[in-house]
Amino acid sequence: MRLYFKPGACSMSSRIVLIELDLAFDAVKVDTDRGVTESGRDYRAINPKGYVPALELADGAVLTENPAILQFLADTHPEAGLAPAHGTLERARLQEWLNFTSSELHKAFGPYFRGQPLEEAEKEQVDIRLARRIGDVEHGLSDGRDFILGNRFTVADAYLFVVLNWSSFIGLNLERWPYVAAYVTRIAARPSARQAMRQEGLVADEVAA
Ligand SMILES: N[C@@H](CCC(=O)N[C@@H](CS)C(=O)NCC(=O)O)C(=O)O
Repeated sequence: MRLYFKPGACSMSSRIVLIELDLAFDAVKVDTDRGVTESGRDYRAINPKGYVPALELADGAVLTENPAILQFLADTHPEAGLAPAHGTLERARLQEWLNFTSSELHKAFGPYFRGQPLEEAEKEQVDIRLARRIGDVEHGLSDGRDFILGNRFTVADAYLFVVLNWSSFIGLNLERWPYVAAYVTRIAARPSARQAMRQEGLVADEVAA
């Protein structure tokens, strides 16, 4: 398998899940602005949408869209329990959170990553929307659950964590949302998340004592 990624981008959620599943994969860095991979291949020939993530399977099939990739990885390795069974309310809850993360939370951060600074008035609006969406996550965690679906890590946590963690890229302090702040710290401490962040250069390599 081959994961097309940008360091720290939403594609890191697929990396976390690949690590959780202990799967061998190649990671290929993409320059989405120029539309090329690190070896100079035309990325649009791989994913015509031009963005990451894309997951290339052993037979050459290419899968895109975070919720699809994450559920595919979980469903093809059911023994790991990273997604509830199809047809259950819990599965619908997983999709509820994956869709929310994709279409609401992820997109709320979008203006910060478009490559040009935000005007003050626009920033105010963007921050209001972002705060509302982070508040939705706070509400979802407010019964003290460890993970977004309850007491078990699922692929929804991988995606939600990666997106919430962008708050540190834009200087947004999560202290206003104590359950969210504790959740990000908790998921960041997971070996898979730590390894993914190390591999993507977000945190330094750990030195053995
Ligand atoms: N709907 C897509 C969105 C993916 C997306 O927004 N990817 C960003 C990184 S987090 C990207 O590659 N942006 C560069 C671009 O759009 O050119 C998905 O869920 O996979």
